[in-house]
Amino acid sequence: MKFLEFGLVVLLCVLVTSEAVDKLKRRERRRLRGRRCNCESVMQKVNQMMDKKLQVFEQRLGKLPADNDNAVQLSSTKLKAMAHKLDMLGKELQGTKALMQKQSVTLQHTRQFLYNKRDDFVSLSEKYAVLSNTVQNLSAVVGHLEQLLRADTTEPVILTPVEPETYPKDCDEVYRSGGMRFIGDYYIMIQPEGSPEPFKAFCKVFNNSGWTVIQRRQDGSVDFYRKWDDYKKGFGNLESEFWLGNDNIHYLTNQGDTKLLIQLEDMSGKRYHASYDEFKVDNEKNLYTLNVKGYHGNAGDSLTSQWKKHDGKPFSTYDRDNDGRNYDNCAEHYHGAWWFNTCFDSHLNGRYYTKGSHSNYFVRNGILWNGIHEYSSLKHVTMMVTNVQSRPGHRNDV
Ligand SMILES: [Ca+2]
Repeated sequence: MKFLEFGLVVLLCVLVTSEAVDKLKRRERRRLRGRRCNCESVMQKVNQMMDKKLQVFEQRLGKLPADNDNAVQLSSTKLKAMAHKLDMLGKELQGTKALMQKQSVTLQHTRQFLYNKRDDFVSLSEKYAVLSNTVQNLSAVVGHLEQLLRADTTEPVILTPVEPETYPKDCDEVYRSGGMRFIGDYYIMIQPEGSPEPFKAFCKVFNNSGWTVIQRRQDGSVDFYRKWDDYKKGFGNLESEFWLGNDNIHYLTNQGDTKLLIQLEDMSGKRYHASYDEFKVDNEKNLYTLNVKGYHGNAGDSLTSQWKKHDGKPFSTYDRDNDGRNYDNCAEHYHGAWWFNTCFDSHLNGRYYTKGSHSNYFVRNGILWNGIHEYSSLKHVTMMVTNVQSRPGHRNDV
């Protein structure tokens, strides 16, 4: 029973509680419905306000000035003009860009060209420096000459030649240094090794060599019948006939291996030559003894042939008889001076005969080279020496 009562009580409590919850839910729904009605009113107010704003905006639009269309059209025209200008500027910019690209290519080519020409420029600069120095020196010389010309001409002007510190040792040295570039004749101061003083020499260029002339006969203008001392020092004129001097010939032929070339021409104009690979003349103490060998040529060997050869013979003049003929003086007998044996196979310092014939057939005192003629004097003779050097273009047979 008690259990039944307890259950009724619990059921009653559940019912009461459920009624209370339902009342609360209904109250809350009423409250929420009241709020929903308030939001709708607000929305209505907002819509009304928006409508008013739209009306005001439309009114303002309607009040805009009547010429706005023209202004817009004008602005549009200006904009089109500006757009056209911009388009033109764009095209000009493109053209300028293309031109700059072309200029860039040209500059690159120019740069490469200058780079390639850099070495030439350096070489030209060096040459310019040398020429500039030469011009300065010439200007100084010209200035000095101008001063001399402005000076009082009533007084003689004495120009002192500039003496070089050293002289070439022979004509071939001048040739090899570039001082004689053309085939022909030159007159140059030389000083061979051992020579106490420089002296003027007659030089010739041919066969890729410079030759120092030691003797020349061509017209009989100089007397070759002279004493020992004249032959020692030399005589005559370099421009015509001369003997360079036994001392000078000794110095020239003792500073190195020396070659001798003799050019000869007979009275008929026929020319010959005789060359010797070795040629050396001793000093005065050894009587200027001749040392010669190695013949080439078409004149015949009249210095070293077995017939009265002259190699190894001392020099003789009419006042110094060093010849091999005991009973006679060859220099006096044949009117000259030479490296006589008993007496000669050649004698190029004899008397000059303008017609080539001797006055006495048996005297034979003319200019003779037996390899050509034994009884007819020669018209033209040149004796010359050069250093023996192997070089391109130099022939040993002349
Ligand atoms: Ca004698």
